[in-house]
Amino acid sequence: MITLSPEVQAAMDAKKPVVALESTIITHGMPYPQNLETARRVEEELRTAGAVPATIAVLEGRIHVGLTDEQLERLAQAKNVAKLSRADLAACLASGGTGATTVAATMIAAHRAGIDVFATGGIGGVHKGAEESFDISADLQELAQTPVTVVAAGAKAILDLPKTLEVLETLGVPVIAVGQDQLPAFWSRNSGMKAPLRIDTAKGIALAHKMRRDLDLPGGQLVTNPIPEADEIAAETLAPIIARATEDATKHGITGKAVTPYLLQRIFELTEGRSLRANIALVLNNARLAAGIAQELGRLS
Ligand code: PSU
Ligand code: MN
Repeated sequence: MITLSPEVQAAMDAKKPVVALESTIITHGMPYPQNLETARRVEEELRTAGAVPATIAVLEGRIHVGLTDEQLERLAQAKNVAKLSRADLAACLASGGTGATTVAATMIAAHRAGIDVFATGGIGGVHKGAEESFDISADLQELAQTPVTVVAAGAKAILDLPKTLEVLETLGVPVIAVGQDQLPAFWSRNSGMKAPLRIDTAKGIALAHKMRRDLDLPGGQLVTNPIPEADEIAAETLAPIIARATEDATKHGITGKAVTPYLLQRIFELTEGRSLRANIALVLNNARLAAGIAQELGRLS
């Protein structure tokens, strides 16, 4: 049920570093054509940094690990693509369907393909108002059970960050900040909260990944890499915009899977595109770090 692209297959055979990439960020996280441009740039960034990119999606009933440029382009332009998380993956494959993989589903596919490192922008988490809505992303459970190191820029301020951290702690997921004590908050470098762990080098993160494996611990690691200073948007600037977007979501009765894509689109509109530019910069930054971790892991095993 898994098809590796020739580039990914060759890299796996030669034990070269490979980094997984998700596809929901392409179909639901960014508008066309910036989504396509970004997907291509992230792949290039990984190659330049010495790793092979493996963008993951489900196409006509098969999991593809590594997409051709044509497949990438079709996905980026497609409308109403399914958003596949752990719950949806098997049913989509069984029906021969097509869909984009979230962090959770990408981790599952990457692990099955033998890939240990995955770069993205932001993960799903506990939404604001979760005490009423119970909206907690399946990404958190996945990090608890699938042994992939996920490099993100922290969790978005559209989420309830303290609750997200509490759930990750309960689930035994290491949350590691890179180069600073603070947990980064996606568009902003600082969240006002200290990260549970700090490791400043790709080598140190790779060692921690290997140590978990040697201990037979299930689950992965969440590496939170702060957005480059030049691209960040101050938390104070964003707070009222996020509040407005969240109110709009409630007003329009947006629930379930539609919540995250709705908020991202609304914040893009309300910041006149600035949120998207920051998003692109942080994904590229995460790809560079992920390539380093994959290289170090390769040296360790
Ligand atoms: N957060 C982002 N950008 C994204 C997503 C989250 O900053 O594109 C996507 C990811 O694919 C993530 C998913 O896995 O949304 C989480 O959705 P949910 O909250 O419905 O689990
Ligand atoms: Mn949700």
